[in-house]
Amino acid sequence: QSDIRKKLLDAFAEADGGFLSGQALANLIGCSRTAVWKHIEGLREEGFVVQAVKRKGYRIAETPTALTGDDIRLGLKTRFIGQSIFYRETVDSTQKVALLLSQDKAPEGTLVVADEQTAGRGRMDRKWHSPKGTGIWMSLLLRPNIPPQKAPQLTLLAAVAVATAIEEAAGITPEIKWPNDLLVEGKKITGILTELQAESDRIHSVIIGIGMNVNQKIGDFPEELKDIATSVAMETGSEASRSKIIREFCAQFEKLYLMYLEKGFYPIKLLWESYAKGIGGRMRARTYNGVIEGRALGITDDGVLEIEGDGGKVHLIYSADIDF
Ligand code: BT5
Repeated sequence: QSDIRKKLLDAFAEADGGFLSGQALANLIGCSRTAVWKHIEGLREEGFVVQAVKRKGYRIAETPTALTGDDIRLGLKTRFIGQSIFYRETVDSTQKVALLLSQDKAPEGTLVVADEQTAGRGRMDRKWHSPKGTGIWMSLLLRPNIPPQKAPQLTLLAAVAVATAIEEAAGITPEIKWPNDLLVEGKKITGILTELQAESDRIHSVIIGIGMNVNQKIGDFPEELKDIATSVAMETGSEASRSKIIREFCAQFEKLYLMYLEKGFYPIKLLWESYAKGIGGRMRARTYNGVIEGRALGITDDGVLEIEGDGGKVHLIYSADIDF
């Protein structure tokens, strides 16, 4: 996205559906009226309906139905999360694209968004079903100055940001299943995958992948997911705007991330607990080293799950799949 395009979208967002004259836009952005006009044509090609009225100027009457980078940008009020958006209709995996961009010195907060993934993945090379036109498949690039062993806290932070974004944008409250799932009525609505590029004492980058089911209907899921997956639209009964949810996520994530960098994990932990499912109840954790069953005590200040086994021994769980 060019700088002019960004400023143009900010001006239209600020005007909130009102008219802006070509000259006012040119002055505001610091470019020629011809440049303004060229970018307005660009927006039209993307599916924006830009109304032009003599002596009044331009206004955005409708945003595109398809997801586009500019549509996400319209009204995004963050300092750096999502300020650099890399949108593609189809990619293999947004994680892969984000990794390449990170090696290419993309700035912190760069967000890769795709309308479809042909090789979306979950943890341990599991598949992530990412059909076209229905969900949010995105990866966020971060470069936090924290020790590598603290990176899993960012998964929990992202889960809180997603839960809050869904709440704000769609009015439903998901539960977080440690460490990386968001559930509604027990069914998975979002999965999170955090990948780390680091040396032993220094993080190069963290890429947080988020897959959110938004407008799928039950028939859009393959057989094996029908009983375990859900979408925002299936829960609310109406289609939701993916770009609005993405903007909400960016705003929430930025707020939490800045708080985390300043104050540490504790305030995030409190928020996380308010969305957590099954704390205090029985839990079964399938780990690399076998199954641990017992009462879930909560998470430590570092985001590690604690389960009290039936013999009273407290187990620290760093990575697992949970059943309730
Ligand atoms: C996750 O893994 O839940 C992390 C998913 C992360 C996906 C995002 S999309 C953007 C970015 N780019 C990528 O390539 N990935 C990230 P895990 O906890 O391992 O769960 C994977 C399991 O979830 C699968 O084995 C299925 O059972 C189930 N699953 C697959 N697709 C699903 C979907 N669309 N909705 C709900 N469940 C799904």
